[in-house]
Amino acid sequence: AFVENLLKHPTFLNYQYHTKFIDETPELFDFKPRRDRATKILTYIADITVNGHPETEGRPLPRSDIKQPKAPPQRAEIVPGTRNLLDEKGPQAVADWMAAQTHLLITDTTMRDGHQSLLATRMRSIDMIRAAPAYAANLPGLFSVECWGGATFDVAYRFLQECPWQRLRDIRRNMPNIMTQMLLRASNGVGYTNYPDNVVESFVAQAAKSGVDVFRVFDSLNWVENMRVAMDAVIAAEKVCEGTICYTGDILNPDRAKYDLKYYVSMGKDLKAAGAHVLGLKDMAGLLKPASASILIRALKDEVGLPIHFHTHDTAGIACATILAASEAGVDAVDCAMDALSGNTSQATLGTIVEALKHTDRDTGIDIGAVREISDYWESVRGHYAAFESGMQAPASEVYLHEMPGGQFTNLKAQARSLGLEERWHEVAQMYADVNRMFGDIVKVTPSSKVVGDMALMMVSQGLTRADVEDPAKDVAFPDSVIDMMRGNLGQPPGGFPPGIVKKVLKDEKPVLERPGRHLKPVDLEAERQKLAAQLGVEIDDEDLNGYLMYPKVFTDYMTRHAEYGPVRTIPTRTFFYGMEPGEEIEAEIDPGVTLVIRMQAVGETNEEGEAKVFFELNGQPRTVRVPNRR
Ligand code: BTN
Ligand code: 3PY
Ligand code: ZN
Repeated sequence: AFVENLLKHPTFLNYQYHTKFIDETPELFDFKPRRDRATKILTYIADITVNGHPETEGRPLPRSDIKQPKAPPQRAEIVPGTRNLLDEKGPQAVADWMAAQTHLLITDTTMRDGHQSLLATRMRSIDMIRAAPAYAANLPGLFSVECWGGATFDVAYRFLQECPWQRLRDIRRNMPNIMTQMLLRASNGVGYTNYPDNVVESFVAQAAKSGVDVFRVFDSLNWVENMRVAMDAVIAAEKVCEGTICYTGDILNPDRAKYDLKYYVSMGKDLKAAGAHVLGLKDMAGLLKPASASILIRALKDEVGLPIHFHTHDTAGIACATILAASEAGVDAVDCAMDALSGNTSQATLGTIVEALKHTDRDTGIDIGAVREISDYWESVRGHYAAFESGMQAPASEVYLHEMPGGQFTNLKAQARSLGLEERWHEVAQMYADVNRMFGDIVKVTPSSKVVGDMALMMVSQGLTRADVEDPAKDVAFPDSVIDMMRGNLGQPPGGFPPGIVKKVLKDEKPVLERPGRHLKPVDLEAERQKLAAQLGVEIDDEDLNGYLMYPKVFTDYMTRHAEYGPVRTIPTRTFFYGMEPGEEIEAEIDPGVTLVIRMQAVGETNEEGEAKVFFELNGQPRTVRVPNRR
């Protein structure tokens, strides 16, 4: 019946259909059993109400009196911003404009790194989209809004049951005048492994088309050779290519001479030669100290000659000081997070930087009242994610020991907890530092940071020391990710991996020292699309195909759940994680102007088949849904 309806539909007859059409055309589902989107959403809510959400089970609860966050108001007409400049004059004009500004430019990271670093990346699209119009109207002077890439892509499909592409389109539509920004792991895309070149190219082209303006491209071992495919694709799409240095060590410490000033300046020059419009300086762990920042920024400004965009984390509590030093040294743009999602493993506090520079020659010109109002909104949003807070109570200088990226810190802590190692966290931190030295002192950022973390957890849980692992006479079972990195599948660090550890991990196997992408066959994109369409029984559009190529299983699992639960991205966050209380009423806008009013009446008895009946009122009409009671 579904196929019959589909074949007769005028949109289908006009060859214009794709998954969104199936999704958004409920009359296709006019056959028995009727499973419209509303029923799917009620099924989801009933299931969570009866069984709870696996991710919030046993975790701290939001305050019981928590209110639905109220979107910040738009205080002005939308005026043109950086996005308009990019669209009208192209990426080089953006870079030239950037370099010509005397004030310090600001990127807001709240919707990407802020929640990635504080809330395990769990912020849902609906909470972001509600803030976007206020950014557009009240903060048109922002350089960019980082809202995509990094871990958000994977987490959206895997844990939040939402489409990351849709998030991007929705933010873009609601914030048309400010550049959107994403974090791209070069040949590792938004994943943990090296993808074939044509997959990386296709992904970048699609991201540009769906709404990304600035691509911060980095490589997890700082290997410029391995960044070219991604950078070329960004340049071809006529978007801003921010070729990025990952900062590690300490340029003032003679013990870490491997990563000295010369190293960074030379990498900056390589990135410029590779076509970067802007030079990114990514201090993913928050290791750059104010005195080093002054020297490094000045050297990069003088010797590379690109505008510089600086990113850091506040893990040690020093991010504002470092940003002010960088500003003094002439950095062009810096990353901050809105106050309520700043500090600790997140970025420096945006409002504080705005205030600190007021009435100086680098005054940001940002409206501090607008910042406070939007931050108040994020404060009320954050309350809903209590289950994902890390428990970090204070900044910690321990970061200079372990050098974990802000985005990994909370994650690794959760992994340690699940292995029963939470009490031994400081041992894990020390081991992480030991593993780094054993691997030859490498840059640690996704995915290389995950490899170091996997190894450190394995060693602590098995009671192994660095000496044990390095002992040629001792048999060690290495984690898969370690074997993969030693094979050369993430590329090569400066100077290569120490031969001893490579030999220990690979035995007689020879590592590949060339760029991993050179050896990966291009994927036949159209064949993949057809195979996937046949497997799922739906048409696969370009966004879906690119999602699948990054994360095949995560994507197909998402699509399977989507067929069952529908557009659950439209329900409030509290409902998504905790279900509903009897008598509670919520709204879900499933299409522009199409709103479901859902009232939960009661949870009934569980029958002999183990099914609970849940009673709802949907737009005033009674509806009953049965779900398995797994409690
Ligand atoms: C909705 O139903 O309102 C949309 C939510 C889920 C997205 C669907 S699933 C696959 C397809 N690809 C997209 O980009 N959006 C749709
Ligand atoms: C990511 O790749 O997700 C990061 O945040 C690296 O810092
Ligand atoms: Zn970061």
